[in-house]
Amino acid sequence: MIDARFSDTITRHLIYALGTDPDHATLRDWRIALSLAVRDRLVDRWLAASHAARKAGAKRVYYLSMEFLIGRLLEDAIVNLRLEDEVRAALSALGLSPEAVIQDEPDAALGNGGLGRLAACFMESLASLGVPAIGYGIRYEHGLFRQSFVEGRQVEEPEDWLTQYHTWEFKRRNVRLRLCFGGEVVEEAGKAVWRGAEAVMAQAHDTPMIGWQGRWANTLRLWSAEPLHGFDLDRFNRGDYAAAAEAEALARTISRVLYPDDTTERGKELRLKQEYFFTAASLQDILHRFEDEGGALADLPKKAAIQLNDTHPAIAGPELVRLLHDERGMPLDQAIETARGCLSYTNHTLMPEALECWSEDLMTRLLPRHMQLIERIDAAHAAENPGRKVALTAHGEVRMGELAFVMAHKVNGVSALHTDLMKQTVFAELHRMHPDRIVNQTNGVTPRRWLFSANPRLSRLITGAIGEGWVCDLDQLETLEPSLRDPAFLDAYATAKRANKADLAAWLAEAHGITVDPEALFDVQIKRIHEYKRQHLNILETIALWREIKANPNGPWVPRVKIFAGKAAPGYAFAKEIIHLINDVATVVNADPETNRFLKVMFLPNYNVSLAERLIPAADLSEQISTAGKEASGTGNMKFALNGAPTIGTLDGANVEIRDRVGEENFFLFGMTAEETEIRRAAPDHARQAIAADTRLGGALKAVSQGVFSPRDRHRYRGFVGNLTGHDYFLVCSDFTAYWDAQRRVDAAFADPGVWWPMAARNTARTGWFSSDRTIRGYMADIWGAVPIDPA
Ligand code: GFP
Repeated sequence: MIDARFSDTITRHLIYALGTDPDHATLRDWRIALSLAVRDRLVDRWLAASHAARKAGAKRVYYLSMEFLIGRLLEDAIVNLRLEDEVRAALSALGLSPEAVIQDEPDAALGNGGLGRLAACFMESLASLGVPAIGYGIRYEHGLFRQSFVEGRQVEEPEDWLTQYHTWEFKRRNVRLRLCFGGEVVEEAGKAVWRGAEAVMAQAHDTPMIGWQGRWANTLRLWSAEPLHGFDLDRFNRGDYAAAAEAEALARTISRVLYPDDTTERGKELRLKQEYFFTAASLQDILHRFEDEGGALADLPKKAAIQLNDTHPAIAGPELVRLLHDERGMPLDQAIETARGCLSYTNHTLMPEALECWSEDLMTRLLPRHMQLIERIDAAHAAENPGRKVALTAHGEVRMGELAFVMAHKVNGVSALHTDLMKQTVFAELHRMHPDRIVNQTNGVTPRRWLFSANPRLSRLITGAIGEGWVCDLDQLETLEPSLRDPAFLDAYATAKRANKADLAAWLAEAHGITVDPEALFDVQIKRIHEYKRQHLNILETIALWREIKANPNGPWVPRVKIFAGKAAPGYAFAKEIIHLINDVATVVNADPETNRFLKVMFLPNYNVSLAERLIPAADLSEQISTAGKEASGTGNMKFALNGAPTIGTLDGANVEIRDRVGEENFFLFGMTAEETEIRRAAPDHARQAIAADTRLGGALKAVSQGVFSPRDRHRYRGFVGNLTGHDYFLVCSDFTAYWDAQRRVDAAFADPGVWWPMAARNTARTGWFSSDRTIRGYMADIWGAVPIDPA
């Protein structure tokens, strides 16, 4: 139904909500007015869904996550409400460019990487499937830092998305919960009572998460920290202005930034405070809702499935036990069982540095009652499993992965390989004790955002061939299979990709002043910068290629554009060096008249969800080149494949399952397996041997160490090269030759349209399984025991 007066509604919001006259309105004003007009369309459905869930007494899914990388919400809402035509018509009638208005929205950068984006895809799928759910997290005043480059070096600036009116959220003034830290545990009438020394308020802010076709909507509830008492007028009147503001500033610190630096003691304390803050507030909220709706506490697991997204909310185990036992009088053993019946835990990494450990001292100081309960839980677990004690504390530290495992009824990995490795490595002993607890749920991505909305050309083509059912049932992409033999379909497929590439090329020229040939192969690696993800393997291959082209400038080179984007953690020096090197290489290579017909390199700043939405539909090749065994799953790999970019990749994470589905001939595999990497790493001098065996690699490393890319600072990359030629834990050198060879297979395939386009199209047709709808169905069946409900 097209509302002919939608433009009037927008204008009304502009005037009456923003107090702005249309003649003087900025693009931002119009975008906010449009958002409010779209929001009006979803609020009724949102309230109706929450009413229906309450009426049905439905089991709810509670997703606790330190990150929700939701990106822009306006386009999501427009697409899921099917308002595309209406919005387009209204904005055009107002003389505005729909693209410009939509792109004006800042990304909500409330996350760092895959874990946070997965949480966002899950929220969308839960709503699209009609599963009652609430996502709980922190409303960071500053999300992930904004990245720019100064002379090629990463510079971090605070992200200030909240300085604008955040149109999507509703502040729930009646939902303010009190939380404590520190203090002591005393005994009163034979019961332990925690007397916290410091208290803050958690203030709820709700954002509707609307599902496909607006049939259902859930809530993302984010907590901000506020002081217990308002402003200290007394101190202020005594002229002590700083002290008057101090309590407030301290409280607000908790929700100030995502991942504060935790290399210092104070940073660690703040991080643990953040984790407890959002977890404890969410659990109180969950219990209040349960109690409001009536029911015996022992039935909590029938009504609440609480998913812990990684170890960040792992304090939920002892906290829920505390709420049930200390505060509601449930016997301890029963409280532990009840909590376990509700809780489940997703592990996202096997990297030891990411499996959180908190010092017992800090835990005792900040959460003294929890420390006691952790000991009780540990003792109860040991008693249930005689002879096989896995300690929740070791070397003066509390191990949050083990705690989450012990307090969860299910623990899941995020790809088949990762889940197997989890059983064999980090949780081997716990797995032996609880052989049914670990399950796999391979990640997925929402097709609404990552295909339908991000890639309208390809979406139209697919819909033309098989109808629109695929958008909420991505397995239907399989029915494209007969079209893959139709030259007209393949032509149209290629035309759509070329048009996306031409758009990207135009944007690169306009926004970054870089000219690229849209006919070249767009080779894309976009993700967090980390040694295990091996952006340095990619740049070394780039250098080697550049040197080969220079040596033979008239060779039959397949033109390539190497595109990188991603942020390095502020304290991660080596990752920052990788960024610097890529930027330095780009400067030299792009200015080389001998080679730049064939090779361009760029590192795009400030990678975020919106940039991914721009790059993925235009990519030809997806770089998924992590050291095997290190990438738990990946989700970018799924987005690229779905959008018709074959993968060059190792047998790691979900790459394995992608390859199984698209077929080995449609995937450029290279490198060692996880098992082989273990063996190789044990070989003395593995890096030097690999370098000696491959002159291209040797030449590339030499060029870097001699300062070819840093002529004014020739020694800049000595340390970098030293790391690779010596330690090389991530086996960049040992996988180099295989990677080089795979890249040349890519060249050959890309040069032959009769090979390339069917391969690209097969990637689209065969990756419907990677929908997050499928993943959510898996969690529902194997972990949550929740079911969708009919909104009617
Ligand atoms: C982590 C893992 C990825 C995985 C995501 C989501 O990502 O392999 O795909 O979680 O499960 F490393 P980051 O948050 O670390 O980027």
